[in-house]
Amino acid sequence: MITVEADPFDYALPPGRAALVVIDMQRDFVEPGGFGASLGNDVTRLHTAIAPIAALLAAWRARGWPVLHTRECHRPDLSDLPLSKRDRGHPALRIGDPGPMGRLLVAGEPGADIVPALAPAAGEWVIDKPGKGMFWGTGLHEKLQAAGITHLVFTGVTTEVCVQTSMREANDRGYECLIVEDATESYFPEFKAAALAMITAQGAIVGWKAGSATLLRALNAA
Ligand code: C5J
Repeated sequence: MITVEADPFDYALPPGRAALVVIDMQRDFVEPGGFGASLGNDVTRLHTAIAPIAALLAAWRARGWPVLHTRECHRPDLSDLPLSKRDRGHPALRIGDPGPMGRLLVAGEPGADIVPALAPAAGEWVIDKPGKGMFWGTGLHEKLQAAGITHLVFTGVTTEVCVQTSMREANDRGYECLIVEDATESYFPEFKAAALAMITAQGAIVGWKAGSATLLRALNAA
């Protein structure tokens, strides 16, 4: 086990059985003209997470450890898009509408792609998910179990929506979860802070948090 200094106490990371999870680092959330921007958000706020995620990807790849990317997106016929999700609120564009990067949050469109700086490498898992959580409608639990993965290290966007939902779903399924605080970001700094506090409170009720430098130091020292 590799010991990582974390909040609220040390996290024990088993080499090779801990997957790096990169949630929804898609152009639709991070670039102008996409889904995130259509909701009125300042997408530039998410850019600070890119470099720490890239550093973690390099560390996982150098060790041959499992990496999992998710993309929030829907089938082109929108058959997996509940009306409650499509019709919620008053966005400038709705899911499935054409925008500058193609149809918003639709699989196969340019906006649904992961940003080039974090592009998946050959052999890494890419999971398309219709919901906020990565287990809903994806069969992911069975895949992780078959691969012997017991620990998940979370990064990506946005902290309090898809990252937190996925981490809570994972916690309920028995995974030991760590979130990397500078490798996740939100359009709302106060929501990020609240999500991290909720996750780690009450003796790591959902999981642990650590910074990327601390995590990388622990990996390099092992
Ligand atoms: C949102 C996500 N915020 N990936 N999706 O709608 O967090």
